Amino acid sequence: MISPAQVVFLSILLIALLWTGSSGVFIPNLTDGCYRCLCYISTLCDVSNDCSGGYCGPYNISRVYWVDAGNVTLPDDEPERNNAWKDCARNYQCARKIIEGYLQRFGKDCNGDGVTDCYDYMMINGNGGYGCTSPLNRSENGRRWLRRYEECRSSHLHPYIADILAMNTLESGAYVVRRIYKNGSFRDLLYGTEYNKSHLAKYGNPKTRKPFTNGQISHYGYQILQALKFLHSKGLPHGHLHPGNITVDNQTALLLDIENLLMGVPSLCRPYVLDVRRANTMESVDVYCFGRTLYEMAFASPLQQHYCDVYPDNIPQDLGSFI
Ligand SMILES: *[C@@H]1O[C@H](CO)[C@@H](O)[C@H](O)[C@H]1NC(C)=O
Ligand SMILES: *[C@@H]1O[C@H](CO)[C@@H](O)[C@H](O)[C@H]1NC(C)=O
Ligand SMILES: *[C@@H]1O[C@H](CO)[C@@H](O)[C@H](O)[C@H]1NC(C)=O
Ligand SMILES: *[C@@H]1O[C@H](CO)[C@@H](O)[C@H](O)[C@H]1NC(C)=O
Ligand SMILES: *[C@@H]1O[C@H](CO)[C@@H](O)[C@H](O)[C@H]1NC(C)=O
Ligand SMILES: *[C@@H]1O[C@H](CO)[C@@H](O)[C@H](O)[C@H]1NC(C)=O
Ligand SMILES: *[C@@H]1O[C@H](CO)[C@@H](O)[C@H](O)[C@H]1NC(C)=O
Ligand SMILES: CC(=O)N[C@H]1CO[C@H](CO)[C@@H](O)[C@@H]1O
Repeated sequence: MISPAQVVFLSILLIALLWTGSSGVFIPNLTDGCYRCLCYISTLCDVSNDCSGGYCGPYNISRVYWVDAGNVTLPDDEPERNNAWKDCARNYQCARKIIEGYLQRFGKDCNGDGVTDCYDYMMINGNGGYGCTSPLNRSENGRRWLRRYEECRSSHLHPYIADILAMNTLESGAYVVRRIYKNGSFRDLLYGTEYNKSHLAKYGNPKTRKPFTNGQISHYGYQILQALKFLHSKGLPHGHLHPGNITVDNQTALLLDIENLLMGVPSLCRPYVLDVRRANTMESVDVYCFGRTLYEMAFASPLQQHYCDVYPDNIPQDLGSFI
């Protein structure tokens, strides 16, 4: 059902962690994006990768690599302890410190192009620090690394989709970390509340209603459609589109919670969708939810039924016919 291209996209989008903790040393061009790509190249950044054949964790680190990197351990652990290296390598943040230690020691311009950048760091990880200059395209494994490097470099999150800072799966479920958007969701704007209040306080009995202007509706509506088009082009419907899942940053609409579908959170507009016979594909569900979202943007009140054929009198004609 999900194609390899989608897996690549999702891995980068969701699994590749982007840990933005500060680190002690400065290594030129070893950016967060580079850490992410090195992780993607090693194991598609599989954070649940255990140990096999002497290689551990999302960066597929060996004991020799760990020793060369300076025996990094988890806080309060001892490098002499037998499995200290494995436990560090399996922990994403700790593994990043191992990579940092190794590249601090061996980082150099391996391909001789005059700059030291992520490509060189990939060569170092692929060839080992002592002889990093050998072209990677000589072996099947190296060619796979080059392919993944290109895949990772050419992947960007969409300008209208909120970036995911980190994602992790636990036994009991999964969590995703995003930065806080202080202006809250569309819904917060529509009802004039603050993002940090409880759901009931915010929407239980809204006192203020601030419908969007026509200009805002067409501006944000266009951006939402662009984001949906992008997701659909990857074969990934959103499935949860509603004003609570859209935020605004610097005049730009950003879709949130695109991972809900993958985790099986039921769609909020599903009860209505069941009544709409034409919404029989995931894409048409998004179209239908988009219509409901437009309605709520225009009237600062959710549509209570599954359809609407009577609009308030003061609605501009072109908006009414569009909804
Ligand atoms: C880790 O590296 C080893 C040796 O290169 C390789 O055999 C193994 O497939 C890699 N593991 C993953 C999950 O890619
Ligand atoms: C790392 O551990 C190895 C053996 O486990 C030891 O020989 C080496 O001196 C240690 N290196 C550092 C920097 O502590
Ligand atoms: C880092 O990358 C940039 C852009 O490729 C390059 O101009 C710069 O020289 C690199 N830094 C080093 C130390 O090579
Ligand atoms: C490997 O890449 C180099 C340039 O980076 C190129 O000259 C060479 O022909 C390539 N070898 C193979 C087997 O593709
Ligand atoms: C919510 O955020 C506003 C402004 O960002 C702040 O003034 C207020 O104290 C916050 N309230 C709580 C309960 O955190
Ligand atoms: C806000 O968006 C404008 C244009 O889209 C851009 O030029 C500007 O740098 C952005 N400001 C911030 C703080 O991101
Ligand atoms: C939040 O909304 C206010 C008022 O609409 C605006 O001035 C500010 O730029 C917005 N902040 C962000 C981060 O978009
Ligand atoms: C940020 C936010 O409000 N996300 C919501 C998106 O929609 C799902 C249900 O469809 C909610 O569970 C999320 O809380």
